[in-house]
This record gives sequence, C-alpha cells and structure tokens, in this order.
Amino acid sequence: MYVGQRSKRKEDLKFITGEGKYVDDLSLPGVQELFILRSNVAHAKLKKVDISDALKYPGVSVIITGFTFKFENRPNNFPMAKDEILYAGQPIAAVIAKDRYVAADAAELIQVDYEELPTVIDPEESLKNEVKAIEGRDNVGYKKTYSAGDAESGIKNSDVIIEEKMNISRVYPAAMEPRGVMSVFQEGNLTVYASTQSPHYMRKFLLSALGNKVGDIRVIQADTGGAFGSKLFPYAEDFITAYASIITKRPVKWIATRSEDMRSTYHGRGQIHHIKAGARKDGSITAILDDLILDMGAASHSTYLADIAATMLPAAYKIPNIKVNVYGVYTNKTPLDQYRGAGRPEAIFVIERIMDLLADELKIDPIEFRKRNLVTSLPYKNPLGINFESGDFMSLLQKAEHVYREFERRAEELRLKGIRAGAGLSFYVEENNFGPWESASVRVRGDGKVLVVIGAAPHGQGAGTAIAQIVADELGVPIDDVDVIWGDTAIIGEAFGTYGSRSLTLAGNAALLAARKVKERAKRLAAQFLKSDVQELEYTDGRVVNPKTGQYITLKDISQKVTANLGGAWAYKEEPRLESTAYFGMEDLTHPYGAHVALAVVDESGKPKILDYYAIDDIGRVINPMLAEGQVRGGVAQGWGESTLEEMVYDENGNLITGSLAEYGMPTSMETFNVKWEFIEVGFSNAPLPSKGIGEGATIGTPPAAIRALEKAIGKKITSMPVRMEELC
Ligand code: MCN
Repeated sequence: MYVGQRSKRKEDLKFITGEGKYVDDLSLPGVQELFILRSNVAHAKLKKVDISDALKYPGVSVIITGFTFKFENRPNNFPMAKDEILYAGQPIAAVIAKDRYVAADAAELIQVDYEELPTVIDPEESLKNEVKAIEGRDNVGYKKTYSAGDAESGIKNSDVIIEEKMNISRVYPAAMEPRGVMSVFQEGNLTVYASTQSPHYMRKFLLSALGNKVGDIRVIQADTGGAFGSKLFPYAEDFITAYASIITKRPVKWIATRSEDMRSTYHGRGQIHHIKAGARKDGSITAILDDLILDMGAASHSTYLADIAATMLPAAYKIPNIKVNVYGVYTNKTPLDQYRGAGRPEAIFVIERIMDLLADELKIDPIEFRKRNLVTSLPYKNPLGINFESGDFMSLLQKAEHVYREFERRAEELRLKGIRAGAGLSFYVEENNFGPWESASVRVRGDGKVLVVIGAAPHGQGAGTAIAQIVADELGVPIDDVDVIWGDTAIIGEAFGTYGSRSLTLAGNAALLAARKVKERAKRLAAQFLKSDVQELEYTDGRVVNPKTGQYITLKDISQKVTANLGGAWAYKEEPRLESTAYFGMEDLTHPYGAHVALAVVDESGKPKILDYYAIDDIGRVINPMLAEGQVRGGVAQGWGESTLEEMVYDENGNLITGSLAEYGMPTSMETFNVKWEFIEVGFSNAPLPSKGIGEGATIGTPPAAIRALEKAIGKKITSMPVRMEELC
C-alpha cells in the first residue's frame, strides 16, 4: 500500500537539478516582450494617453491602451485605466517591443495627461462615503447581513461584554515566481503559457474576451513557482499579452518584476472587524455582533471572502445569537482577492481572539472556556447554515491541551527567570474542497506504464505524488510505473485547477474512479484473452485472475496484447481501450479541523520568537503524511509572517510604501522555526477515498495561536495583526 506512506515527491528531481521550466525560461523565435506602463497616482481623471513618440522608438511594434483594447477580466473589474485611474499600479499602456528593456525605455516617452482626484485609502474613511474611490459610485460596493437568533438582546443579557476593533492587514501573496505569461499566435490559434493555478479557467476567460479573434485558445501551465491563491483568476496582463500576440501575429511575453508584482497582484486579507461579544458567568457565550469591513481596493470581485469570513465566524463553537454586517468598500488600492485561506484565517483570528478575551474577562482558563462552548456532536449545522459533516472536536482539543499545558509550564519557568514568555492555543475549523468537481484520466500504455492526467493544476503541493500513490494502490502497480501530469487544456477535457485545498480529494477521487473503470476495462479484455466469462474474473494486485482455473494475466500483458501486432486484425469482441476518464464532485464542501499551540518569547527590543510549536489536524484519510506535513510547515511560516511581519502599507495618497521586498517583511529561515505535527483520522469525508484538504489549514490555525502566545508574553491585549515590534516592546 502506498496510501498513508511518506512517499518522496516524484516532482522534485527536475527542480533540484535546475531543470524546471518557468514562463521566463520559455522562448520562441521572434518573441517580443511587453512592458506595462502603470499609473503612479492612485486616483485621477485620465484625459489623454499620447503614444506617438513612444511608437517611433526603434524596436517598438505596437502600443495598447485602455482606449484601444476593451475587455472585462472579471465582472466589475477595471483592468486598464481608460477614463479614470483607480489605484497606483493600474495599467495605462502596454508597449510591445523587441525586448523588455526597449519596451521599458519607450514607455518613458508616453505622455499621460491626467487630473488628480482625492483618494480614499482607509476602508473606514471609505465607509463614510465622503470621498469617492470611484467617481459617481457609492463606496459601499457590497452590503449583506448574516444573522441567526437575536444578537442585540443576547449582548444585553450578558454578564460580561467585550468590544474590540480587530484589524487584519492587507498582505502580499509572495510567490517565489512573480506572475508571467507568454502568448503564441499561430495559424489562427493561440497558445498561452502561463504561471497559473488553473489553465482551464484562464482559457475560459480569454475565450470570452478574445474568442471572436481566434480559432481556439490552448493554455499550458508552465512550471509555476507558487501562487498561494493569487494566480487563480486571470489578470489584465494575461489578456493584454494574448491580444498583443494576436495583433502582432508573434509570440509575446510578459514577466512581472518583483515590485511590479507587489503592486499588481491582488492583495489578500484586508478586513476590519468591529466586534461585540458577550458571555454569562458560567462561561457560555451569549452573542456575537460583528461589523465586517472588507477593503476591496479598486474592484469588487473579492466580496466572497467576506461571505466566507462571516459564515465561518462561529467556527467550532455553539453561538446562539450572531449577526455579521458585511460592508465591502472601494478604496484607491490594488484590488483584493484570495490568499491562502481566503476568508477562513480572518474568521478564525476573530473568533479565537474573542474566545481568549472573553475567557480573560471571566477569569476562566481559555481551554476550559473553549470546552464549555465547543460543538460536541457532529454532524452539526452552524447557525449561519454551514454543515460540519464529521469529526470529534473535543478529543482533538484535549490532545492539543496536553501540549498547551506543557508549553504554559515552560513559559512560567521562563517568566520566573525574567524572560517575557507566553503560550497560546487556537482551535480552528476549516472549509475546503471548493468545487464543483474535478476530472482525471487514467491510461495504461503499451508497456504497462500508467499515465494519469489530472484536471487539478498543482504548483508546489505535491499532489502528483499523492495521486500516483492512490492510482498505484488501486491498480496494484509500482508507484514508479505511474506518472501524473496536468496543466494543459489540450490534454484533458474540462477541469478547474488547484485552489481551495481540493486537488487531493477531488482530483484524487476522480483518479481513483477512473482507475476503477480501467480495472473493469482490464477485466473485459482479460475475458477475451483468457477465454473466460468476465463475471468469473477478479482484478487483484495488478492482474486479472480466474479463481476457478487459477489462470491470470497481468495488466502489463493486457496492455501489450492490446497494442501489439501492427497490421494484424483485432480478433476480439471488446474495444481495445485501457483508459478511462472520471469526474468527481461532492454534495457539499468539507470541514476539517485542527489546533495549533505556540510557545513564544519577546526580547527587550520587541523582537518575537517562537521557541516551540505544535499543530494537530483531522483531515480524514491522510494520503501522504510527509506532503501534508510540508503543507502545515509552509502554512505556519506564512501564518507567522502574517502575525508579526507582513503588511501592505499605503500612504494617504495611495502610494504603496511596502512596495519591494526590502520594505515588506517576510519570514526568512531566521524567523521561522520547527513545527511538530500530528494527525488523527476521525472526521472522514464521504468521498470514496475519505480525505479532506490540508493545503490552507495552517495559515488559518497559526495567527491566533501565535498572537495569544505573544499577548501572554507581553501582558498586553493584542487585537490586530501583524503586531509590530514597537507594540511588543
Ligand atoms: N494531502 C494528503 N492527504 C490529504 C489531503 C492532502 O496527503 N487528506 C496532500 C496532497 O497530496 C497535497 C497536499 O497535501 O500534496 C495539499 O493537498 P490539498 O489539501 O488537496 O490542497 P491542494 O493540492 O488543492 O492545494 C491548494 C492549497 C491552496 S488553496 C493554496 S493557496 C496553497 C497550498 O495549497 N498554495 C500553495 N499550498 C501551497 N504550497 C505551495 N508550495 N505553493 C503554493 O502556492
């Protein structure tokens, strides 16, 4: 059995030997490069873009502006400035030239005539609607209330009430590889090589904008150096590059520089929660009231993040009365969208802060307080309609509690020595396997080797290895004989991609079902070759056996018989097909859960450090504990970054102050730490292989545990993240 084993990643050899091929490694004869001229002001009336001098610059072939190329990359998005500039960094013109340096030089000759308008940067200012982020529009682009019970009277009937503003800063989804794309127009068709999480989704969007200009569009995912949610939806540059290739009939490439990526890749998080929460003396929560302000930036496609945050806010606890008022506001900033966790880290940060602060208020131990309010019987529908299908929250919390008590004891010892130390625990419920479905094909080739094509588009997670484990087990073949490939709209019909911690469960189960169909095909073919009745045959350990006669034929032999004898006739009454495709979707999303425990210290300068860290998860069946653990380790590093370092800061005019990695703090190996990870397998999904996702869990569990540990270390309440060093002094 491979499932459950720590199989080494099949993907790694090419990367560790420098053989990976990212978009910028790809080239074709005649390729031209594209430079985007971006706005340096955050809000302005755009009067004229004069490209005449730039066009004369030697080596320039074409210049595209918002006046000449109109498209909608997302509903209500504003991809290229036309009449109004909405944020610093918004594309104004695209120069296509023989290389990126010539294009950049020529762009300097473009004359942009604009009249500056007042900006609104702070989302709370935006809510007042005094300065408009977009002329003629209400700043509140989205408004919704989620409610169950009667939160107002619940608060009134509380013995203790806390009232806090919790700010979750905007962050930059810092993939190692900035975004990039190369489009090739040939014989009426377009091939797009992209750094993306979903080639199929990109094809769909590009076709809707450019379908009348091309025969077909094929999207190929180049090796993608991380994405963290930010490369799921197509961007203005993808459309512009594709269009540039069509009109010049030549390959065109665009690669973002790091600082360009930081200004133009959708930012993540950006939520403010004004909460009121109450509890009774006996430690039962009475109500939560939350005004959630989503800082949408200059587009409104991020509203679903507030919906997720609102509906997941009750998390693992029985909250009888809850009301969340959501306000999605426009600001003159880079548009917001998903970043690893997408709405759930925000919800869990807020609820777990509420749990700790209410416990403090009541002078009850925080774990005891959690236990008194924990959902203890699953399945359970939360008050806002989310169905938690399976699991045992209490026993996982108890396991984490043992570690917490130990960390607390160590923190106490350190405090006695005068060191500022603290321990923190968070309990989280996650929502993943966002659908609707995923596809996979399993093909047995003439040499008995198995090729699996999945619709998911992994880019660092290692799903190719885990899915090879699943198929190898199902077909009873060695894992080395199974290759998993993905990332090309021409090699698999319809698909979605990798996001929402779904690839293992949805694509993995699709591959499992396809492999089962292949076993049926193998039996039907074996019946012909063994001259048996198909009902008599069994598929076991990579061969088809007739238990009555003891006769058998291996999968490899079947594949060879199917493909041999060039020129001969096919003398059998069975289609010679040893491949199948399956699609798999589930009725509902899945809800794994876990707990994180941190032991932290803070020195006199305010520098925080984690001394010990523990995480435990229940994600149903764990396919490859090493891969899952890798996801947890990476997620913890990102969660720690978000808790203590990462913050996209704008000045009041809308200039991004943290616009390069010199200013934007990211955890390096100096700030990260070891993580002990465990799992239990209790809460299964109802998929044939009953897994749930782990790709985002740790970004959700980490911040509240880390922040609590720091709060205990400094003895001062912390309600926002990142917590800056000056606050920790
Ligand atoms: N796994 C497992 N058993 C399970 C579930 C998962 O062994 N029950 C393993 C899988 O085999 C896979 C990994 O854990 O290798 C994650 O699987 P899954 O939870 O299905 O998540 P996805 O593969 O769909 O990954 C998406 C998720 C998301 S949404 C973001 S954002 C994210 C993340 O993964 N971005 C990443 N992890 C990332 N890791 C890297 N290196 N780079 C990114 O951009």
